Amino acid sequence: MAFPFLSIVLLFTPSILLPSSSIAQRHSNVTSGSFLTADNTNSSWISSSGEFAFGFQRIVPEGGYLLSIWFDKITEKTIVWSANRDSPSEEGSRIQLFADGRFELHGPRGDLIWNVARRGGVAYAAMLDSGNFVLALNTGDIVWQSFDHPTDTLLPTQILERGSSLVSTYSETNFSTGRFVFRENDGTLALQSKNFPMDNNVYQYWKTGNTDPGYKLVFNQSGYIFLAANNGSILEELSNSGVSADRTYQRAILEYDGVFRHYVYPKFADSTDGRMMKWSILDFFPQNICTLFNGAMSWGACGFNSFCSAGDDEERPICSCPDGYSPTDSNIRMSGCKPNFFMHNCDRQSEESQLFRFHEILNTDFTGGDYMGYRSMEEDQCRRACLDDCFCAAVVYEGRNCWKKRFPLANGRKSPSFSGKILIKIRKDNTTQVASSGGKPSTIDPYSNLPGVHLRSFSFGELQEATNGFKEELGSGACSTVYKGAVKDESDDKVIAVKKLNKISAEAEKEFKAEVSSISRTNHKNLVKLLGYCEEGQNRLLVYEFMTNGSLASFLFQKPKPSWYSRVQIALATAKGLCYLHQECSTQIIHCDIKPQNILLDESLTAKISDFGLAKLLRTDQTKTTTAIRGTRGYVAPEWYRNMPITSKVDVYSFGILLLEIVCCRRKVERHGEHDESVVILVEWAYDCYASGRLKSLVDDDDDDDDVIRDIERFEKFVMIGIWCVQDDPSLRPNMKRVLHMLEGAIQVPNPPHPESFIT
Ligand SMILES: *[C@@H]1O[C@H](CO)[C@@H](O)[C@H](O)[C@H]1NC(C)=O
Ligand SMILES: *[C@@H]1O[C@H](CO)[C@@H](O)[C@H](O)[C@H]1NC(C)=O
Ligand SMILES: *[C@@H]1O[C@H](CO)[C@@H](O)[C@H](O)[C@H]1NC(C)=O
Ligand SMILES: *[C@@H]1O[C@H](CO)[C@@H](O)[C@H](O)[C@H]1NC(C)=O
Ligand SMILES: *[C@@H]1O[C@H](CO)[C@@H](O)[C@H](O)[C@H]1NC(C)=O
Ligand SMILES: *[C@@H]1O[C@H](CO)[C@@H](O)[C@H](O)[C@H]1NC(C)=O
Ligand SMILES: CC(=O)N[C@H]1CO[C@H](CO)[C@@H](O)[C@@H]1O
Repeated sequence: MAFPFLSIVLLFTPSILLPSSSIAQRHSNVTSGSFLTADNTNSSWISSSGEFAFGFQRIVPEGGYLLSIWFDKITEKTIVWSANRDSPSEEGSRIQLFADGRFELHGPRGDLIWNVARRGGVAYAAMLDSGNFVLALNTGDIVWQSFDHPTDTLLPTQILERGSSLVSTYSETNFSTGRFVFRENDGTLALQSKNFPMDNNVYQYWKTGNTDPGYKLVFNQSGYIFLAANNGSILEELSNSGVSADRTYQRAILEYDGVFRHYVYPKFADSTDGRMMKWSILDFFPQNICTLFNGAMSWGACGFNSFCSAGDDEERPICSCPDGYSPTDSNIRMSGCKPNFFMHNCDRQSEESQLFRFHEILNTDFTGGDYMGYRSMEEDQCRRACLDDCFCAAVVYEGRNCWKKRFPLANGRKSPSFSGKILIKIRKDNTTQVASSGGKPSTIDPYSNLPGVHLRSFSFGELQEATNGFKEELGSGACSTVYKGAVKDESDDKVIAVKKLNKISAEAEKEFKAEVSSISRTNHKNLVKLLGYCEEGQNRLLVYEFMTNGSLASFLFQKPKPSWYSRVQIALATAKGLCYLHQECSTQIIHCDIKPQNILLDESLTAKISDFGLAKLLRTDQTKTTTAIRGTRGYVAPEWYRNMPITSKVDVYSFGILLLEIVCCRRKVERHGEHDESVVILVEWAYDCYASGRLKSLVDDDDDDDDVIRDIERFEKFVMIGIWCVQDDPSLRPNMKRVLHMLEGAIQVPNPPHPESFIT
């Protein structure tokens, strides 16, 4: 068992098979006696391609250093492994390879923080181009490697051996070991929440099928992640995107929120437009973590007193606090919520009953903490039973059933499939000032400090007040979270959406004003209007008009389907907005993230594009992204992964996918179930229907869509335009002006070729 990695390479990944003697040619050796010191010089050992580095990364501003491996060629410097995640070392710490084969991390006062148990004969260490850091004998044979000791991440060519596990970080920014673990249990590979900070399993929320005694989890160079049996056969594919790791950076990570995600990042060195580069999600599981927590020992995907709902794009759950509660730690989204009031005082039970009221949340259940249940009860009686009981924190009322819940409330989730509601008991006196619209209006003197721009500059305190302490989350993306709020506007209360950018780089901080002023100069009825911004200390926030009818993602995929007429209007409006951004602004704006979650609807269902102009500001986010590729086709144009310039045609591609979704009312990829691998890729299906003259079958199961049948010509034309927009070759895609003219019927739509007719 001295060289497990090499033997597995032989079995599974012949393409990277290296005779042991050739390893030495691929990297420069770290010879004995070499060391690195944690200080602000950023010294590191870099792989020969320059893609990976091993060294110290400062993770807390006050000077905590993580001995880690990271992607070195990208701005984010994303960490993929670390030695001392639970004890970041101080400035002056040192990692050294000693002549006797010890490899040790010492603090500035000589204390041992981490080490690799001594291996006789170690001649050198090396950072390999795969992202694997190794200790080797002078024969080139590896005796220790970081790939055998993963933290939360797997890289292409890495194998998770039976008995190994991945443990999530504590939060987005705290790299300590967190709540979730991916490991073998009972013959399966399972996702579990831990009894933090202990290691024992509390709750298992997802698992694979049965493994075999010699199974391995393989992440291969072609971008597949699968469970393989001892004999090499595939037991189960976990991510079968098939985007090759030759042309992209990839990583698979169990994230702080308990979801395992497979990320990809375009890799081409000579991109002139670096701002387009970011991590995108290729695939993830489980599909909806919100509903999976139910045990008595589980507190739910979002923590106690908090409820979880699938975000619009279903990739990142939204955690919300009920009225009267606020996040325990506003920087950690899954940290749960605490009441802002004194709970019921049991010593004064009878006097206190009338001091409470209920906050009602529809379609929401907390499955934990039942201690009493009643059948055939009126809602009034159910409320009364809880008010009169000092132990009762809430009741769930469904059908005519009433369940009393004790504090803290656990396993909260909001889902349209739950027809009941939760009534949360809150003290009247100090919650009355909380307006249920989501914020207490504050009076703000408008003034402007951006030349030539009529925007309000808000203080952070004003926005904190306007959003009631960032209480009501409307959505959350890779790099930002959006909250509902209200401000006084002349005489009325105006509802606003406040976008809080999570973490932006020093460079983006400098660009913030310039970007904001460029966004503010746009003016079109199909763009969401920017009202103001906040730039204070580390905080960067944007204030937008609030869109009453939410995003296209929730509108489009609801049942019953929205009317054909409104879908046509939305497609036209989106095309007009994009056309303006590409061709009519003083400086062209490429959106880079066109998808249904970024198309918002106002009260008259007019579609408006949001989030434009942010590509530059959001670039440097550490680990998150809002874009999913999922399967082989997403909203992301193929040139992101090829050595090709990024132009406005990337938006045309995304618009094409969106257009097909709008006309067909189907998602770009439809998956049947958690373990069912069969998926329907909308583009492929639409093209097949078009090519075989069966376009009508796209609407065949449309019980409620006579309007489509009556307007079938337009339907067919829109599908053809969609196929033109998703051509692999960007030069074949029409520009947005042409797209708009075709949609409006001003020009003919020629027959589109197969989208993949273009060979790179
Ligand atoms: C990776 O796995 C997939 C699925 O089994 C397979 O088709 C592909 O050839 C493999 N690639 C490599 C480089 O082994
Ligand atoms: C070290 O890295 C930080 C953050 O990337 C950077 O600001 C600083 O200039 C670097 N220092 C040196 C000496 O390269
Ligand atoms: C690395 O060390 C090994 C063993 O001493 C040696 O054979 C090899 O040539 C060295 N490689 C480089 C690039 O220095
Ligand atoms: C990270 O979280 C752990 C566990 O709660 C905590 O002990 C530690 O202080 C946190 N580290 C930072 C830098 O906040
Ligand atoms: C490999 O192992 C799996 C599971 O143990 C078994 O189902 C399969 O038949 C084996 N395949 C071969 C070729 O031996
Ligand atoms: C609610 O009232 C209690 C005591 O009266 C007080 O300590 C607490 O800060 C109040 N909370 C809010 C949000 O006003
Ligand atoms: C289709 C739809 O959801 N329409 C809603 C848009 O918003 C207005 C005002 O909130 C509602 O009244 C509509 O029902």
